[in-house]
Formats: sequence, structure tokens, C-alpha cells
Amino acid sequence: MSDNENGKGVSRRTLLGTTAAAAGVGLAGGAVVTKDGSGFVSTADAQTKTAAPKAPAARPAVQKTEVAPGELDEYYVFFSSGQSGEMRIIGLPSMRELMRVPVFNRCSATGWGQTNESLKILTEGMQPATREFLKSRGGTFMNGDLHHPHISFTDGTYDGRYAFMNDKANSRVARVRLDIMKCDKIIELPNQHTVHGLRLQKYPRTGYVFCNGEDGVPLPNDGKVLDNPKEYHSIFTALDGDTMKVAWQVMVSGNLDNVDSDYQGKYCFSTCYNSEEGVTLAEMTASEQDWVVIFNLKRIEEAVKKGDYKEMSGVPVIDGRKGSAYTRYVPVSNNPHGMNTAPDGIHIVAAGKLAPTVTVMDVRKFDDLFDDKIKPRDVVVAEPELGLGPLHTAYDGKGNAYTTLFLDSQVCKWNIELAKRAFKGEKVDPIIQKIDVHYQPGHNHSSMGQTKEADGKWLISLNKFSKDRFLNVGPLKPENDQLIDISGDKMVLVHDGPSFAEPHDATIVHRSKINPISIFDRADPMFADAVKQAKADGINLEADSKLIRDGNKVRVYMTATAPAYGLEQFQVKQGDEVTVFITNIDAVEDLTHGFCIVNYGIQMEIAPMATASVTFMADKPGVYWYYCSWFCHAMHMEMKGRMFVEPKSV
Ligand code: RUQ
Ligand code: CUA
Ligand code: CA
Repeated sequence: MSDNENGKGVSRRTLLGTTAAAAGVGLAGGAVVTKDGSGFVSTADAQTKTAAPKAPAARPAVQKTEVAPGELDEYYVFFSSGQSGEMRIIGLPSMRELMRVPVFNRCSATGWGQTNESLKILTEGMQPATREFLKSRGGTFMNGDLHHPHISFTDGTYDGRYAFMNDKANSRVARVRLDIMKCDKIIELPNQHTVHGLRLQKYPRTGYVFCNGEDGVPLPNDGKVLDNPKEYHSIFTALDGDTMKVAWQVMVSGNLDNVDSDYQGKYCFSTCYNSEEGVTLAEMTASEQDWVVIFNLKRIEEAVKKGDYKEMSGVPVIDGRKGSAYTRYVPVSNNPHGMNTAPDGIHIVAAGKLAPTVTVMDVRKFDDLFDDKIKPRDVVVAEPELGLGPLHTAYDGKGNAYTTLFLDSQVCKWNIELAKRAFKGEKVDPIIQKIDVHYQPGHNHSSMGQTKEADGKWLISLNKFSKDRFLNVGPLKPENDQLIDISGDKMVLVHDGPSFAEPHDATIVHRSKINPISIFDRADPMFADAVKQAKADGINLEADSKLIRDGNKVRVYMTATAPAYGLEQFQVKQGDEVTVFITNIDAVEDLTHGFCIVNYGIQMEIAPMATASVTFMADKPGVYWYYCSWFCHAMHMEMKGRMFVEPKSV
């Protein structure tokens, strides 16, 4: 058991030489002080706090994380990977990494970003100007910044259909099919410059995918405007999760950071840290207060129906700036960050970031707010002071909330009812416990905690720094995703989990909700184009291995069944455009084949009963071996063949 878990009132603050009342947040280049002005914390101070390395000792609580060989985890965790651009699947409580699903990145193992199937997904939802921009740059973005993966809902809980996620880097939203754990749709959001916060409609179902536009730019962004802040706009988007098309957008005042939605299907709400509409750090932190924007879904849908919008880039954009009937702006302390709905269906919490407080609102009051029966601040029912740098809040379904404190490197457990009573003036302390985490936590997540089925068993804290917690691997260190047992009265830290850049967010889903298949259905839309082309060429993908020449286009069809390809060689001409279609006809669980052409930069995965295809120019003459790159058989090394590219003129 950690000897410093009872962080409340001890060591940390003494170390920092400050108190819970101190509201200063250290930022590179100087400290920012909030209105009470009492506390400066330099980044250097905050980041030199490291614990002395401890020798492993017998700790019974840790055994709860042990998943014995051959046993399965109880939960799936869908992890983002930030600037790595992929989605990761981790098992909980073991914290073992189970899978990486390429989404906004390129993947050498699967051929994501190279196969025709993936290129279609990566390019079909692009804006025309982006398609043009990328023409001379390989046709797709090479990078992405995946922050927020969230699972589709039906009636307030996960339905196991899809995961949706954002790409902050290139303003895209992706969908992963959870039956096959592959991305099937990507859309670039028009009129938005970055998409940050992403959450889903919880009721009656998803439904909408809510996407926050973080940065404002001139609209249209055509180089005519630089210094007129009035023409800079941030845009909120509601996507239709079934069609992956924009349903509508809302132009807001300020910017948008994180978002969440209610359990009634009536509202969603976003934090804004740049109500100042500034373009520099000093400008963005100048005000004492920013706000939470509340979106009234019904009113917005009616506005779209009756045409109260401007069409921009082919989608309806509603004016939801301050004073609009479609939104309300609730003032909160400067530069809020996380926005998290409690599983009680009533409370939502905006985290203060630059303020030591979080703001609790009651969604039942929003109808009156929109009818102007109450003032914006009247929806606030508590504002407990928790510590320095509150970023995100998770819940246990038993009335308690768990807020990460970035600067304090702690998770604070507090009680919502107690916070409400304290807000009314009663002398009660809503804080139940603080636990040290290592170090500087961003998001945290509880098991099923973002659904009405929150079960109060586990909490993970996604810490941005690991410092001394792992063997040193050089200047670039892993992050540390820590597992905390929250099933008892006290939080107990039970596991350190190093992870590569940069899990921002995660969703913990009970395994009963997720039911992936093991062998592809031949009717799967993932390879429908290949099936169509084969049919046109008179090819039966599951039986035929054959080359079809069509002018200088060559289509090579072959089966793969361990340990042989249907063709041990094929011959093309220099200058041909070659498409290779491989069909894995091994209907055997876990028997994946690969296809790699040596010195041609070609590599892809072909899962059981799937077809995958890749197109390339055969512009280098010679003999090129192709081989199976996924270990499939005792004779896997021998699963190969030769491509002969005949020179143009000999
Ligand atoms: S954000 S560390 Cu990109 Cu989810 Cu808060
Ligand atoms: Cu087929 Cu290895
Ligand atoms: Ca601000």
C-alpha cells in the first residue's frame, strides 16, 4: 500500500509551499494567477516532485489486478493514442495491451493507409479543398491526433456498435466498427479548424456525435483576413453517427474545449476557455471568467427544419452566439477544461483548470434557463474547491466524483451531495480522499462510469509524466496510466501502466457489451469493392488465382491458404498499374496472412476470410519476391512467390 496515499492536507502542499486556496497555475514562461492572487506555482516546482523509488513489497490489493494465464479481463478499455493517431484496446484489470487499431496513422503491419480498402475510408470523407491540397502529398494525411474515443449508446448505456473518435490535428472524426475492430468511416468536418472535445448522444441512442471546434479561424479561411477577431469563429458540429454526415453546425462565441451530453437527449454542453477570443496565451487567460455553452438540441433541430441557418460548405450553420435562442452561456472560472456528466442523469461538472474549483450544474434547470425563467448562474448547484489544476471528473455511480488535479498530481474523491450542501452554506467538507498519482494526470475514467450503469469498481488515471516510475528509456519517457481500485471506501493504487504517446482519454466498457467476430463474413462491406471488381472480371475470389490484363492496368487475383498463395509467380510489364487482390480462404480463427513485396514498399494484412487489395505502379523491372508477413504455419517462411516486372524495352 502506498505510504502517501492519504494526500489530504499533507506532504504535497508542504512540498509546493502553497495551499489548496492557491489558485495559480504554472505555465511555461511565467505563472498565471487567478483573481485571489495568492498562489504562484512554477512549472519547475510542480514537476520536480518525484517520489523515492520503492522496492517491490507484498501488497495484497495488487492481486486484484492479476489475470492468471488463460483467464480473460473483465473490461475492455478503448484508449486514444494522441499524436500516434491510432486507437488501442487494453484489458482491465490486467492493463495488458490487446490490440492497436490504426485510424488516423499509417500502419506497417496492417497496410492501413496503403490498401485500397483503407485508402477509400481515409479519403472519401475529405473536403474538396483538402483533396486538392493532398494531391501532391500522397493523397492522405500521414498524421493524426486522436483524443477522445467513445462508444455508441442506446438508452444511456453502451450498445457495442461503434467507437467514435476525433482527430484534433486534421479536423476529422472517425468511426470504428466494434464487430471487426476496424475503422470504417472518416469524415473531415467542414468550417472547423481542429476538433477537440467529442462525446455522443446517450439517449435515446447515438444518434449524434458532438464535436467541439477548438480554434477559431476566419470563415471562409481564404487568406483575406488575419487581424480582425470579429471574423474568427469556432464551430460546433453534430454528426449523424449512422451516416457519418454533418447534421448541423452551430457558430459559437468564444471557443470550445470539452463536451458532454445529458441522459435525456435534450442538451449537450461544452467548456470554453477562450471567451476572450484571443490569439495569444495572455489574451486567452485575461478574463476572470469564461463559460460553459449549453446547446438546446430540439430548438436547433427546429431551426434547421424552418431554415434559420446559413449554408456553409454544404452544411447548415446556425448562429448560436451569445444572445441566440439556441444556446445559453453559463459563466464559470477562467479557462475550464473537462466536461463530465454524472451517471445520476442530473449533474454535470466543468473542471476549473486555472481555478481550484469545479462547477456542478443541474440539467433539470436547463428548461427554465432556456425559457428565461432563471439566470445562467442559477443552474449552478455546487462549486467545491478541490485542489490545483482540476481537469477531468469520473464517477462511481454511488454519488461520488473523482477529479484529476494536474498540478497537485492527485485524484480527489468528493461527494456531490456534500458539495451541494456546502454550496448552500452548510459547514461540511465534500472532499473524501486524495490519492497521489504519478504524475500530472489529465483524463481519468471509471468502469462504465460514463453510462447510467457506472459500477464503481475501477478508476484509471492517465498521467502525462512518468519520470522515475519506470526504467529510464532516455529523454522521451512513457506516460503512466495508473489503475486505482475504487470499490472500497478508500481509493487504492494498484498498477502502473507505461504507455506510448499519448493516451488522452479512454472508455472502460464491461466485456458483456462487446462482441467482436473472429472470421470475416464474405458479405462484409469492407471488401465490397473488391468483390464487385472480381465479379466484373469473372473471378471467384475464393477459388480463382489469375491475372487479368486491361490495357496497362493489371489485376492479380490470388487466394491465400496456409502455407501457399494461389500464384507462385505473376508477370507484369514495367509501367503497368498493378492491383493485387488477396483472399484469405482459411476460415480458421486467428489465421491471418500477410502480403509483402520485397523492395516495392508493399505490405498488408489479410484476416481470415477477408479480401485485401493494394494498387501500385510496377515501375522497377526485375524479380521481386512476395512473402507472407503474418506468421501462419510451420511453412510460413516458404509461403512466397515471385513478381516479375518485364522491362519496357530491352
Ligand atoms: S483533453 S487532458 Cu484533449 Cu481530453 Cu483533457
Ligand atoms: Cu501465410 Cu504466413
Ligand atoms: Ca479564458
